[in-house]
Amino acid sequence: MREVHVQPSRDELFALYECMLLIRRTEERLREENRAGNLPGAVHLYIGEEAIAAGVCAHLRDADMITSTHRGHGHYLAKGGDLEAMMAEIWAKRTGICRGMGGSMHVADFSRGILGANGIVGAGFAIATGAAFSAQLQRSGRVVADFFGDGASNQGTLMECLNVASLWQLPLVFVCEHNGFSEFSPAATVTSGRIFERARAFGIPCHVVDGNDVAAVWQAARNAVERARGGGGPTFIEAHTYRVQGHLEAENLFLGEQRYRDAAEIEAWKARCPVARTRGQLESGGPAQVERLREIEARVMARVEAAVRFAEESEPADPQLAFSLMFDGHRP
Ligand SMILES: Cc1ncc(C[n+]2csc(CCOP(=O)(O)OP(=O)(O)O)c2C)c(N)n1
Repeated sequence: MREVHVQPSRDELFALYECMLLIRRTEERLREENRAGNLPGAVHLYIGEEAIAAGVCAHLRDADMITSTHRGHGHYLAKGGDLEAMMAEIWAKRTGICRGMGGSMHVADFSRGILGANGIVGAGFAIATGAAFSAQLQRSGRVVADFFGDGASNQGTLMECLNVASLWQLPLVFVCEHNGFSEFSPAATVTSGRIFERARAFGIPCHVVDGNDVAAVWQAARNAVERARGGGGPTFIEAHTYRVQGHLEAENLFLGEQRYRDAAEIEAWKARCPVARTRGQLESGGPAQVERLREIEARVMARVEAAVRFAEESEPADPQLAFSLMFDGHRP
């Protein structure tokens, strides 16, 4: 299939910006609430990586599907997940998207093709491959995007899934979010070679992109999703980015005085912030665009505040519900 090099239009760039900003402001609020001790569980933040979820999901339809990771708020929101229900889930409330049973690492909404964040590293490969196989069998025209980290790419199931995805030409886009770390291990200490070459060995077309450049991700994803939808099979995108936050919030409780990276490295990557970069591009378009950015900021902030209020004011989850959901009412 011929690759087309198209840039997002101005309106598309505004939409990408709004999506990234929603993820950023949501997570900044979660960081604050976590520090204040208001969240019942851990949160793994996606701050600095927003361009990948936004750039890929921009090409997905409602019926398309995604699989996600333990760092999954951004994927959920970019795929159109409900913000209030996600916040209530993170606060362990009855109104949560999984009725408060899953928390941050399990936000899922099958009705929107969000097959779930997942605390098991690399679990998304097989879920995504199965979903893509089902889409192919049903000739539904649905496409699946599988988000995973560089650390996850060392799981053996990736090889099995690359194999069948290529063999059966499944409508699947593998999206490796190469943020440089697997927990507290720099990628160079746990990952050999270049990750995309694993996919190339199975004959899968590969793209390596700057994951902090939303237009670059958008363009690579556009070709990949079109190829998948048109029956052309899988594509592998390796998007380079950086995890500017800790592996999880409050990681210092684990690490004590130990450090696994330099503060200067973090600052250098913060200067490449995908949200600020896109805002800068749009601001240079003149006063009308600056005004539009201001409106977006206000709209996003209002949505985030409303979602926090909704979560805070909702009833706590009912722990008994876990039994009926797990055992269909037949408690062992
Ligand atoms: C099967 C499995 N092994 C180990 C872990 C512990 N663990 C949680 S996150 C993580 C690192 C994942 O790194 P990566 O896939 O690069 O994602 P990132 O956290 O960088 O987004 C590990 C090893 C786990 N949750 N599941």
